[in-house]
Amino acid sequence: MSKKDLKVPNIGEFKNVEVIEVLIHEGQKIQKNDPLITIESDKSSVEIPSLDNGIIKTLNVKVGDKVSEGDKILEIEVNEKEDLNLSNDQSIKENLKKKNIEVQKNADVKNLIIKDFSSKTSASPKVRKFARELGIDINKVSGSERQGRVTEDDVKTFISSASNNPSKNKNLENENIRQEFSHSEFGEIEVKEIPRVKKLSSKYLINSWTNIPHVTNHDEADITELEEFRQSLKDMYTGEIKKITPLAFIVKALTTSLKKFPNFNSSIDETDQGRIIKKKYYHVGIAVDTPHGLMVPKLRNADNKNISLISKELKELSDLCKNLKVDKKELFGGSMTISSLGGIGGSFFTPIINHPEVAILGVGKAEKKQIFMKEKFVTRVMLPLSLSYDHRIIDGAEAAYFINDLKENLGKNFAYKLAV
Ligand code: CAO
Repeated sequence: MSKKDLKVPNIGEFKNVEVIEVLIHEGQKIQKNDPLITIESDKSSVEIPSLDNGIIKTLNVKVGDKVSEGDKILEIEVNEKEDLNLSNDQSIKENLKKKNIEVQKNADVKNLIIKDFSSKTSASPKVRKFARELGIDINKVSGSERQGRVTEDDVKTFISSASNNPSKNKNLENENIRQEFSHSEFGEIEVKEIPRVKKLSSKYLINSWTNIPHVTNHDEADITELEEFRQSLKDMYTGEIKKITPLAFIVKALTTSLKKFPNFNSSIDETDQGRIIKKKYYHVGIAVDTPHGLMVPKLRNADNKNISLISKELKELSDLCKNLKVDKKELFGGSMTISSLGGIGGSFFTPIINHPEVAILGVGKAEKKQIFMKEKFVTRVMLPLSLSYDHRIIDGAEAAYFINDLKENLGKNFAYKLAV
């Protein structure tokens, strides 16, 4: 065993130039011609290769340092007897661990080496500079040339695939954000478990948000007459006012529209994306806010139920969810979901489609407004509606027709329609 210094060689014009990349780390085995550092002057950048084989003992430069010919880059330990055949599994595994690359038990070390070396991406200084200027980590780009060497085109392909895959992009961003600072560096914090229901629903939400091309149409339904009717409802025997919320009417109106627009009561066949499943049942999902998180039970066969029964079942379902008594199966097999924030407040929002459904109706708080009708302003009760739909299955025009129909079903002729 002997030690050797690897120094900055004679590289012509370069003097006191900046190290812009360090491509190796202490403990790493290197071979002759492996790239060590990249230096950059005003005019160009140059990659300095190793002139020897060995294990890096000390690294003497870091990004930002200024170097000239003869400056020590690193010290290596050379084993004259052992040809560097990269068979020292343990030391390689240790190096990989240092680089946060997962070392699996019984993993094929040769494969791991390939992975590790791929992180020291081979690319010309010009390509490295190109990637750096675009804020791309060249180690994340797969090279198309011999031995995985990265070209300018590979960098461009990487950028376009990252922008075509926002979820992947987002993960990279999140990764970077998380690495920078911890919350506790800014003041007192408390760390708590995310409730189980929220954890369970999170993967469904991410799946819907990232895989479904959502569009949301916003509109207002004039429910003045519906509200008069609703507030006048009394118990036939006791004469007491019946407490039925607008949601029961909305469920009923929705099932009527679903019958007319069957695309909204469909799902894309997961096994064959060329097919669509049209449902002949009308099971309306209701987003229920519970202390454990959001749950979406289904109000089954809503089309065959009257307003009183729908209202009663809404209450029962909501209680079952709040007490975590709802059967798991009741959270699946829906036609379309209603997410009502009407009892809380707010107008329009962008509800996320409850996959594998293809549409969701967001309902805001009804308010009295001045509406221009028949040449004059009149006070009407307006209900904000936000309809999100899967644009693969539903076009914007169809969504507008759907929402018009829904408004009609909630409008002044609703009582007649409900009766028939
Ligand atoms: N406009 C005006 N008032 C409304 C209304 C609307 N759109 N919807 C309900 N209200 C009124 C009700 O009439 C009721 O009034 P009273 O107290 O005077 O009788 C009050 O608001 C409370 O209603 P509610 O919210 O208890 O009942 P609901 O039938 O409207 O809703 C349920 C039931 C289970 C949907 C609701 O409790 C709930 O969980 N809402 C939240 C849903 C949610 O979180 N959605 C977001 C999902 S995305 O994160």
